Amino acid sequence: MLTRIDHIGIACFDLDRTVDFYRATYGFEVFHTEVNDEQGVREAMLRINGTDDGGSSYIQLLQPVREDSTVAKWLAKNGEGVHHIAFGTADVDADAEAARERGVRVLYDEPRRGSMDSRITFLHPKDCHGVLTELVTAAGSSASSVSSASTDH
Ligand code: CMX
Ligand code: CO
Repeated sequence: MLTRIDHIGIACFDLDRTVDFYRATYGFEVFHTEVNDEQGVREAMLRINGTDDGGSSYIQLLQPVREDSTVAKWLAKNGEGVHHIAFGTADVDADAEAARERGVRVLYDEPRRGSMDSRITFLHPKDCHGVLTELVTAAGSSASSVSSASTDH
């Protein structure tokens, strides 16, 4: 079950300058930064608020670190802006499977590693009314721990 907006992913050309804009204009502070080599991005997570399911909501600022990354390709075509939205769930495997059963293309066979050791997958924007949609289970979520510890399903 999707219980919150985990983050809004925003593609930018210069991560440091974009972070400065969010700090100066809105007062949002950087909660976490990392390079995700697999996704080809350097990212900053700005925490906006906690939620009643124990998770949080963030702005995810993304700068490509490789010319062939999906975000680099998107920026070249569209310029800076909102790249995707991400819904939080305690069980990304179950929600990805439910979407798949409804005929929505899920981009990964198995969820991959996302920001802060979360588990993530994506739904194809062409099956989601033009919105690239990410599903996220935060590290430490109980369903995530159960599913990664279990070997019999
Ligand atoms: N939002 C909405 N539509 C998008 C889109 C986006 N972010 N990215 C691509 N599209 C649309 C394009 O406009 C294009 O539409 P048209 O055919 O009508 O022109 C179509 O989808 C195909 O686009 P493309 O430029 O040829 O791009 P690809 O098919 O190579 O890749 C996608 C698209 C979704 C498969 C790819 O971006 C992907 O795998 N995304 C998931 C991974 C990702 O985005 N990682 C970065 C974020 C990491 C994180 O959040 O942690
Ligand atoms: Co994201």
